[in-house]
Parts: sequence; structure tokens; C-alpha cells
Amino acid sequence: MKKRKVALVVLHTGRPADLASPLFHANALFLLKSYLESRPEISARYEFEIVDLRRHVPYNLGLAVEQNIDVVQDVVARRPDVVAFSLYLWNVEAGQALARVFREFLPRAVFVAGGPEVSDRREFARRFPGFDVLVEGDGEIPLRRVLQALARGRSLRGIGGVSFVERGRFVHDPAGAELAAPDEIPDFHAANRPLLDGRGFYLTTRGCPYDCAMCLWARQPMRRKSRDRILSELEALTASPLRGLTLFDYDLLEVHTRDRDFFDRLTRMVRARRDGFGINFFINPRYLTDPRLPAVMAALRSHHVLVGVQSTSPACLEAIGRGWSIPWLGVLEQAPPQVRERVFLELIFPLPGQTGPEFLDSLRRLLALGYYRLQIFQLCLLRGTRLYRNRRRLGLVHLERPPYACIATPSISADEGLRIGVLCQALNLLRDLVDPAPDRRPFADYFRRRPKVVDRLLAQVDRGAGSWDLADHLSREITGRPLELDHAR
Ligand code: B12
Ligand code: SF4
Repeated sequence: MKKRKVALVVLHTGRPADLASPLFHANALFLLKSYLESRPEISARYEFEIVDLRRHVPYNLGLAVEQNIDVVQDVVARRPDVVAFSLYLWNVEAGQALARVFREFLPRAVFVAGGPEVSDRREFARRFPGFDVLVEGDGEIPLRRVLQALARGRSLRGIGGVSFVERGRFVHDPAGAELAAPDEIPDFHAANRPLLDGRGFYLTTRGCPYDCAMCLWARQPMRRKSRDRILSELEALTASPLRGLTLFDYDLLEVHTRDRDFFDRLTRMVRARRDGFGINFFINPRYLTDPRLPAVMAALRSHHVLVGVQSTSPACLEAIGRGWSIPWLGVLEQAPPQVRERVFLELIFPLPGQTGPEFLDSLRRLLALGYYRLQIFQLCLLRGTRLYRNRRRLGLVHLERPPYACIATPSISADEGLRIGVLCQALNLLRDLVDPAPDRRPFADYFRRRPKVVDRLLAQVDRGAGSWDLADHLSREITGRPLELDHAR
């Protein structure tokens, strides 16, 4: 029997610096491929191919330039029966545009969309028409069932998490996706070893018990890989050519307390590398004052730890459902200075209830304390989140199309939000500058000695400067050199 072909299309991933390995930035497609290939009933009928469209430069312009005829050829020449896209806010517009073009050449193919953008399927179908099948939530079991049904010529009715077009109209199954047990999903890194390149990231869980209003993973059932599975996957990743790894959901301070044997084995794996490979990880803010933190970081050769504070204002944290993290704010002031400079602090701006002056005060305070490695995310109002549902009641004004950025709140005007947003982006660029610096003391000294720097930078924004100009200014003042970063402007 001739197998049907499924093309899994890798679209651009947002930041040019993220391009090193599609295994990490289009991980869902690799994972789905490994899972589906491991199912005999699917592998007997289908063959899967990853089509990485990023090799076409400029990959991020969709079909805006004429040489991108190759983009079309790359998919169409394979004559796929199914074309699947993994959609995030950074590639959904391009994905939709491409799906519509491919369909002109492949009128009989089935176009499937999945990924976090396919939250709230009815709304997605209205905003991004052009797909035949939508999969919301975890994709493994729904896609498997969709492919089985297609192979047998059956209807797609009754598959949780799936909507599909029937006689020109979408049929939406209100049930959620059936969830695969994490250990049922093969190790997709192992199946794609030649692609392990650059820095990688690793997740041990799906879902989250917390209920942050801006997050798509809020209140999703928690599923964790088994301890042995995590250990063997980390062992393989540590022994690969990767330059380093970031653990997104595995607090190694907690692992150190709870499972010393695991921690020691991980340490030995890292130490077996002689080339500076290290593991960065997120920690709960309460561990910033933990006396073991420096030793744990040294054992794992961590370049930094990441702390998702989001805001230093208790009222804002309450407003976004993170009241549970308020008690830990005090530790930011108590953490030893040598720890502070090794922390990536994540913040979000703007937040409901926040004012511009309050946010700027918190920035001044953090910079003076030595937290100058900041990642300040602009609030995005993502379909499917609690914040999105409440956006009108909260008076949040946002872009209707991706990236859905919140541009004004009742207490922050669009102009003020833009002005502060430029400053935030400059500080994000500064973090990329600090990252490779062999000596970070000049950065800490600079911010400690210049309490007015935030105001001076804002004055430059008022004269028309952009984020790169501000970061360049900081670079020249602190390092004596213009700003040079390894990713494009
Ligand atoms: C690691 C991570 C990052 C990394 C790497 C991102 C990248 N480029 O891959 C970094 C730190 C760089 C990052 C940055 C950002 N991220 Co991020 N990130 C994550 C995180 C924590 C894990 C992603 C992951 O690997 N998940 C595991 C995989 C298996 O899950 P999945 O991708 O959802 O795939 C499953 C399903 O969605 C579905 N599926 C996916 N594709 C397909 C395709 C088909 C055909 C089918 C059927 C099903 C299907 O099946 C998969 C398996 O079950 C997620 C949150 C989360 N926990 O998922 C946020 C998340 C993906 N990030 C998000 C955002 C908003 C961002 C930023 C824009 C933040 C910002 N404001 O600046 C930036 C920009 C990134 C960029 N590329 O420019 C959002 C995306 C929301 C959206 N609607 O697109 C998420 C969901 C978090 C959230 N806020 O809710 N991020
Ligand atoms: S942002 Fe909140 S809900 Fe989302 S994954 Fe993090 S803790 Fe969980």
C-alpha cells in the first residue's frame, strides 16, 4: 500500500538568534513526528517529513519577495496529502498566508493547524481561515485520530480538541484533547541527534497547576515525565554537541533537596564535559537567598538562573493571579550581590493596575540593587487566557493581530506605554550585551552609581531615540564600545 505523505512545515521562529536548531524551536513538530511514527497503525499508512522553510532567506517575509517561489516549491514538489503547521504568535500570519498559497497547488491536500495559536477554535477559524482541521491543545492523540480517520475515509466527528470543515462549514467538538502520557511519547531528541546544535532547552512537564491570567498553560493538567526518563534524556543531551541547556520547569535547587542522587548524577554528566557546557535553570525566587545556590550553580556550570518575578508590585501580582509569589519579593533585596548579577529577572509590562511611575520606580530599584539582566516581556493578550476573556472589563487595549501586544491600560496611555516599552527593549538588549561579558562588575557599578540613568534614557526616547540607540549609549558608557550583538537588529 502506498503511504500517504504528511509534510510538517517549520516556519520562522521569531528571533534570528534562535535559529540554531529547529529541534528546540519547532520542537512540537519533531515531537509529533516521533510519536506518530512510533504508532504502528499510523506508520503503516503514513510517512512524515519535516520541511524546514527557514532555509529560504529571507525566511521571515512569507511570500513578500519573489524569490520565495522556492518556498512554495519546497512543499508542493513533495505532493503531500496532509500539510501540518505548528502555529505560535510569531508565525501564525505567515502560516496562514502560506497555507492559502499551497492550497492553490495542492487542492486535494488536507491543511491542519495546531499549536498555542489554535486556542479558542471558533475564534481562530474566524481570524485565520484557510485550514481544514484545527487541533487545540496537546496534539499527539487528536492528530493520530485525525490521520486514522482520514486514512479510512471516515468523518472527523467525535475527536476531542478537533474542529474540521464539513460541507464548507466548521464543525467544532467542544470536548478537550485526549492527553497522552508523557512517557508514551518517544524521545524526539534521540531520533534527531544530528540536529542537536547550539543551546537547547528542556521541559519535564506539560501543564501547570497555577492560574496566571496571561498564560495559556494555566490550570492545565500536570503531567511529568518519569524520573528515569528525565535522567536518560538529560544524559543524552548533555553528551551531545549542544553548547548548553536551559531547564524551563525543573528547579534544580528543589531537586538538590529532594533527590540528591539525581542531582549528583546530573553534576557528573556536566563535569564529564570539558568545554564549558552548563545548565541554566528557572528557580523559585525564594531560593535567591538560599546559601546553597552558588554551589549548585557551580556544580552545574550555570551561567545564570532565571527568575520569573513578572512584577515587584503585590497589587499587580494579585491582578494576574500570582498572589502566591508575593511573599518572595523581599528576597530580591536580601540576595547576595554576587547572586544578583547571575540572575535573569523576568518582568511583564504593562500589567493591569500598574502605573508608569510605579513601574519605573521598580526598574530604578532593581537596577540599583544589581539586577540589570532583565527580560521585560510586553504583555500579550493571548486568546484562550483569562486575561483575554477579561480584557474589556479591565480596559486593556491591545493589537487585534499578532503579537496581540497590550498597548494601553486605564492607568497607562498608549504614548506612555510606548515610551516605557522602548526603554524596556533597550534593557533587554543590554542583557544580551552583558551575557558574554567576561567581567560584569562595570555593569553593576554603573547602575549603582547612576540612580538617574532611567530618566536620562527616557529623555533620549522623548527626543526620538529607539531601543537600539539607548542600548548603544549604555554599551559605550559601560564598556567603551558600540553595541554589537550576534543577532541582527
Ligand atoms: C520554551 C518557550 C520559549 C522559548 C523558545 C520559544 C521557541 N521559539 O520555541 C523562548 C524563551 C525563546 C520563548 C520566547 C517567547 N515565547 Co515562549 N514559551 C516557551 C514554553 C515555556 C515551552 C514551549 C514548548 O516547548 N512546549 C512544549 C511543546 C510540546 O508544547 P507546544 O509547543 O504547545 O506543542 C503541543 C501543542 O501545542 C500541539 N501542537 C503544536 N504544534 C502543532 C502542530 C500540529 C499540526 C498539531 C496537530 C498540534 C500541534 O501539540 C504539541 C504536543 O502536544 C511555552 C509554554 C509552554 N509551556 O508550552 C511558551 C510559549 C510558547 N511562549 C509564548 C510566548 C508568547 C513567547 C514570547 C512571544 C514571549 C514574549 N512576550 O516575548 C517569546 C518570543 C519567542 C520567539 N520565537 O520570538 C506563548 C505562545 C503563545 C502563542 N499564542 O503563540 C507560550 C505558549 C507561553 C504563554 N504565554 O502562554 N518561549
Ligand atoms: S506563567 Fe503561571 S500558569 Fe503559566 S506556566 Fe508559569 S506558573 Fe504556570
